[in-house]
This record gives sequence, C-alpha cells and structure tokens, in this order.
Amino acid sequence: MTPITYELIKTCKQTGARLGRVHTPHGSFDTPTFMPVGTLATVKTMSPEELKGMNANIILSNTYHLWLRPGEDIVREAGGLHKFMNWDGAILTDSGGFQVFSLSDMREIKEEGVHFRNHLSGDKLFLSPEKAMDIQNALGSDIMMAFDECPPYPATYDYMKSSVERTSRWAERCLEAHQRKHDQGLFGIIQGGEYEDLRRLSAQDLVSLDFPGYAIGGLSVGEPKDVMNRVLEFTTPLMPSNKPRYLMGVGSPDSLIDGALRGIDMFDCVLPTRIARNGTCMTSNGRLVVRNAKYARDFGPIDENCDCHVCKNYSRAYIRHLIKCNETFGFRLTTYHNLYFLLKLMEQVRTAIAEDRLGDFKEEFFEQYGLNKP
Ligand code: PRF
Ligand code: ZN
Repeated sequence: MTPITYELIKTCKQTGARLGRVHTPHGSFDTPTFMPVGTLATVKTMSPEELKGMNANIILSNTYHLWLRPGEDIVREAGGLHKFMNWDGAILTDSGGFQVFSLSDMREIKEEGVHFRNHLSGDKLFLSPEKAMDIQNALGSDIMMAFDECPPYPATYDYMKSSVERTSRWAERCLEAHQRKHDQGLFGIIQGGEYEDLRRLSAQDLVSLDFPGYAIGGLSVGEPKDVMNRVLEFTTPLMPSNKPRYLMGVGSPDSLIDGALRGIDMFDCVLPTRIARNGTCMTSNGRLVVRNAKYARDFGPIDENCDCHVCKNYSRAYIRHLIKCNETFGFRLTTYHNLYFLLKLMEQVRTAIAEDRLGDFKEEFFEQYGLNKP
C-alpha cells in the first residue's frame, strides 16, 4: 500500500486535461496544482500561516540544501521537516540530483553516484541513490523524488541514452533503499531530453518499477517552448493515468496552462518567489516591474484584477519604495502576490477543466497576458 494515491475526478472534454486530487499523509490537494518552493525549509519571506491563507496545500523543499544546512540529523531530531518548519500540509522533496548538476561545478558522475564540491565551502561531497533516500527518509517528506541525472540542453543522443539507462538503474536502487514505504511515497523521474524513443525507454523502465507517481525531468533547461510542448505531448501518454504526473521546475503562467492542457497534474518553480525579490510581479496583463520609475506615483494596486491581501491594501508606489530601499516587507508583499496569483491561476485552470473549457480559458488568458502577439 502506498501512502500517496491519485483520484481522477474528470478530464476536460475540450482538451483532455485532468482534474484530480492527490491524497498524502498530510492532507489532500486538488490538481493541477502549483507547489511553492521552500528550498531551505522556508518559502522565502512567507510564514506557513500566510501560505495556508492563499490555499497552498503542498510545498517543495530540497534534499541537497537541507543535507548541507542544518543537516538531516537535526531535522530528524526535530521530529521531521513538517514539525521543524511548522508546516502541517504536504511536502515534496527533490532528491538533490538536479541541484548537484545545477549548483556545483567539478562533478564526476560514476555508477555509484556523483562526486562534487559543496557550493558553499568547496568541500568534497558524494551523493548517491542510497544517500538521497537516507536523507529524504530523515526529512520525512510525504513525496520523495528518485535520484536522477538531468543532462544539460542540448545533449547528444548517445550521452542521453547512457544517462537514461543510468537513471533507471539508480531508480531501482532508490526503491531498494527506501525505508519508509508506509508513510512516504517515492516518485520516479522520466528523463530522455527531446528524444522520443529515449523518453519511451525511460518511461517503460520506470513504469515497470511501479512508483506511486511520476515526474518529467530534464525540461525547462533552456530548450525552446515548442520543444517542451512536443515532449509533453509524446511523454504524458506513456504515463499511467491512475497516478499523478509532475513536471519539474516549470512555473511561468503560460507553461502551467500548456502543461495542464497536456495532462500534467503538479508543477514547481522558484520563478514567482525569485522574481518577486527583485521587484517583478506576475499580473493578468503580463509581468510588471514594480521597481520602475514610472510607478513612483502610482497609487493603484499591483494588479487591478487580483483580490489578494496585497492588492487590496498596498499601492505600486509604496511597494516600489520598499523594494528600492531593500526593505524586507517589500519582498514579502511581492512574494505574497506572485504566489497568490499562480495559485489562483491553477484554481481557474481546475474550474475551466470542470467546465470542459480549458482551451477557451487558455485563449482568454494568453490574450490578456500579452502572449498572442506575433
Ligand atoms: N530532476 C530533478 N529535479 C529537477 C529537474 C530534474 O530534471 C528539473 C528540470 N527542470 C527541475 N528540478 N531531480
Ligand atoms: Zn495581488
């Protein structure tokens, strides 16, 4: 019995997108959903109460970062990540594979695992499927991710093939090493870049291992948007329809809609929180750089179509002032608005699926967001 189950509620007659619900030991969440990123056991500047207030039911955290600081032993001693950070909703942890590849140079990939340097201290480190499972078992996340390799874009066919085969062997070792099958679910990660037959190979290998959910990795790594959409089109049909499908590292409003349209249920990305901290807001009319001088005397809200606490109470001029002065409260306000905006967008996507009109919703949203320009 797996602690993670997926309930398919309905598919959109217009697009085939899925409306569903995922059940975890720390509550359920409706899909398609967006997971705010809390790399170091905090969604930067937001309290768990604020996240709850915007209807976030699942957040993501990172094995690699928590392993380095404060160390998984301290989190285990605290009673697990939920208790440590006072978050009683669901938590998904990424395995560290991707972070090693994106944050550290001087890495050496071997069959046993990856040798690399600590991105903070320069010390030598080693991460393997077994180690990634040990750490995630100590953290106690509801959903753990398999230890994979995410090759850079573009990668040659031959490299990608050997990488996919290794990721499959690592996935098997992850299943073997996973100690808390009764209360933590482990998801497999499908790799293969833009190569259709390698995505099929990867999907077949992983599906045969019977994980309670599957992710698509190796996308949003610099490939053009139409490549990502094409890969999703041939990959999601290879994934079991009775399990959740997670597209890793994707969080722009247009990609969330395009992903949902192609049968994706879960997304995560640092985009909304990261751009918030340099003064960029997501709005129904596209991105708004609230730092800009033109907002110095603009006493209207960030987004006149947003009903979040920030848009109801604070002006562009005030938020611009705070951010220009590096005031923490300014970063909190833009972060709150951006997360609220994406969570609300996913709620609108779910409603559109329920009403069999996600295709129409996409047209309307893209038009207003400014994405239908030639
Ligand atoms: N693998 C893992 N985490 C990830 C990715 C991946 O391929 C991506 C790709 N965009 C984001 N995060 N383990
Ligand atoms: Zn708002």
